[in-house]
Parts: sequence; C-alpha cells; structure tokens
Amino acid sequence: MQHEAQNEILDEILASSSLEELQTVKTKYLGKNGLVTSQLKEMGKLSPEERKAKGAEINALKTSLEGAVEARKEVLEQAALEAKLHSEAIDVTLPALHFPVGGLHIISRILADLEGMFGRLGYRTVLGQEVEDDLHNFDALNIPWFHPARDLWDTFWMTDGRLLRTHTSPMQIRYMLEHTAPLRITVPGKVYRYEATDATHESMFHQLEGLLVGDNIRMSDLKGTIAEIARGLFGPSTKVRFQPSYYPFVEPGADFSVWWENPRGESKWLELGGCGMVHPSVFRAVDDLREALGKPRTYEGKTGFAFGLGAERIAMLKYGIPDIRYFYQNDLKVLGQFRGELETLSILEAL
Ligand code: FA5
Repeated sequence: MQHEAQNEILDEILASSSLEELQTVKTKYLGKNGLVTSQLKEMGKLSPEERKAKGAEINALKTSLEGAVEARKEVLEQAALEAKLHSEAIDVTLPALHFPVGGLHIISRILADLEGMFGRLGYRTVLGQEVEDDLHNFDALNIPWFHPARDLWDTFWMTDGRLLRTHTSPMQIRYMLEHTAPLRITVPGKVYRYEATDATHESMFHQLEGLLVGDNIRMSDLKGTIAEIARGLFGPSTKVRFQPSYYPFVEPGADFSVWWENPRGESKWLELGGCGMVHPSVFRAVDDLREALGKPRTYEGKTGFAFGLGAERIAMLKYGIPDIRYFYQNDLKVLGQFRGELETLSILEAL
C-alpha cells in the first residue's frame, strides 16, 4: 500500500471524535472484511517472493494502524472521562439553595400556644364537629328556639335543618354526655356566623372553648385561670378585666378583656372572650340527655366554669394586626411575616 494511502487512514483515525466513530473506522480497515484483512487474504495468489515482501508490508501497516487506533482510543476515553467528571462536579463552595417551605398559619400557632398553656394546667384538647344540630348548639345550652338570645348568634342553617356551629360551646354538651366529672377540656376549632365582615368580624373564625367541672368550683378559679392564660399570651404584667355579661349557658356570665398598650402609645381594654359559671340548666339538660341514653345522671350538684376565646382577636392583639380579614386573604406578604425562622430549610438540611 502506498504511503499516502496509509497516511489518509491514519488521518481518518485521528479525526474520529468519539469512541463509536473510532470503532467504525477500525472495522472499515482492520475488521473481518476490512481493507487490510482482505489484502492479507489476497496474498495466496502471489508468488512466494512477492508474498514475503507484501506480507511484511501489510503486517507493518496493520501494526501501525492498530497502534494508532489504540492511541486514539486512549485519548477519546480520557476526554470522555473528563467530560463526565465535569458534568457531575459539585462545587461545595457555592452557597446552599434555600427553599422556603410553608409555615403554620398564625391562627394555628395561637391555638397551639393555647393548647400548650392549658395542657400545663391539666386540660385535655378535644375536637368537636363543625356541622352541628339545634340540640347541641342551642337547646341544651339553655337557648330554646323561642329564646331571644338566639339572635346573638346569626346562624348558617343547612337545608336539612342542621347548622354550622356558631360557637365551640356545643362540645361542652357532647363531652359531658360521654364523660363524668371531674373534667377539664379545651376545644379549639372553626365557628361560623352569618354576619357582615368588617375589621373585627369574620363569618368564619376560630374559638377555643374551655370547660372545667368538679366540686366547689368558684368564680375565683375561673378568674385565676383566665388571668394565667392572658399573662402567658401577653406577658406577666398584663392586666385583665372581667365585666358582667349575658350568656344563657352561664350564670354569672362575664366578658374578659386585657389592657392593651402598643409602642405607638395607644392603649385600651380589648375584649378576648366570654366566660362564666356553668348554668344549672345546662347540667340539667345534660343529665336529661344522659338519662334518655340510659346513663346515670351525674351532674346534679356539680359546679364548673366555661369560657370561649376568639383566636383571631388574640392574634390581632399580640401582633398588632389591624384587620381580621388579612388572615384569610392568603396574601403571602402578610402571612410570611409570621413564619418562624426554623421553617426555612436549606437544601442541605432537606437532603
Ligand atoms: C360565644 O361564642 C360564647 N360561646 C363564649 C362563651 C363560652 C361564653 C363559654 C361563656 C361560656 P361570643 O359570641 O361573645 O361568645 O364570642 C366569643 C369571642 O369570639 C368574642 O369575644 C370574640 O373574641 C370572638 N368573636 C365573636 N364574633 C366574632 C367574629 N364575627 N369574628 C371574629 N371573632 C369573633
């Protein structure tokens, strides 16, 4: 084979830019049906002298090509390895990516804080149902259908006669039907009122109900409990005020407020919730219902107190939020301000 032809093949080998291409070139010249191999096969037709000379020539060509293929293969393999290392490289000096994950809604936090505080006072958290009936939401709470106090709670009625609970108080009845005194529970949850919304009123909001029943429970126990919680929420020197109020299911009844001062110098009494001593009519209604269910009457002669806190009002007070409607507009600019530091996980922490 002529010198130029050999050089051309060598160029072709050098020009192959991938291992696959190189393999194709190799097969073309050195494969079973390749050019070099077929020349070797042709040698049978030559005279012994010619065969000797030609054989040496073809073998030299073969060795040279094999060497070139091997050299090119090494180069290409090294390049492939480098490309792979490059594409998989991790720059550990880059700052970690931060993926903000959601945080608890501010109302969930307030309710969780309250649950913790009441838990330390020995209260058990129970959940009620949002779709209630007349009996538990009103009748058994000493609010019969003809009672004008029903107007205090504008109600969403369902077509089947049931209703969306207007307060968490129905759970007082449900719990006493199933359990005997002594007991102490809190009931956090959503409540609904058919009323126009404004800066301090929503048609869906959250309450935390409390009920404690035992023997010789007094109004001072109630006042002490509420004061303890108010100070837990707003600081140890928080002033708490009780004012007489009317709720058919307690007697006496009261509203409680805290003295609210903010850095701008505004200060006023802000109402947080209602409370009072459980009305004997409520105990009687529970005993009647228990009896109808074949259970012993156990609430006669018991004493207890109950209260209902508005969670949104507490959050507004604690964080200086001027309008209750911010809570449910789901604007992340607002909600994001109340997300704790801990809830921003870096990618490294998340892995
Ligand atoms: C009640 O719902 C009684 N069940 C509370 C109670 C329980 C009294 C046990 C005695 C014994 P009231 O309607 O006042 O009471 O609501 C209680 C609290 O819920 C209010 O003080 C206020 O903080 C909050 N609240 C009432 N209406 C709204 C509203 N539309 N939007 C936001 N918060 C409200």
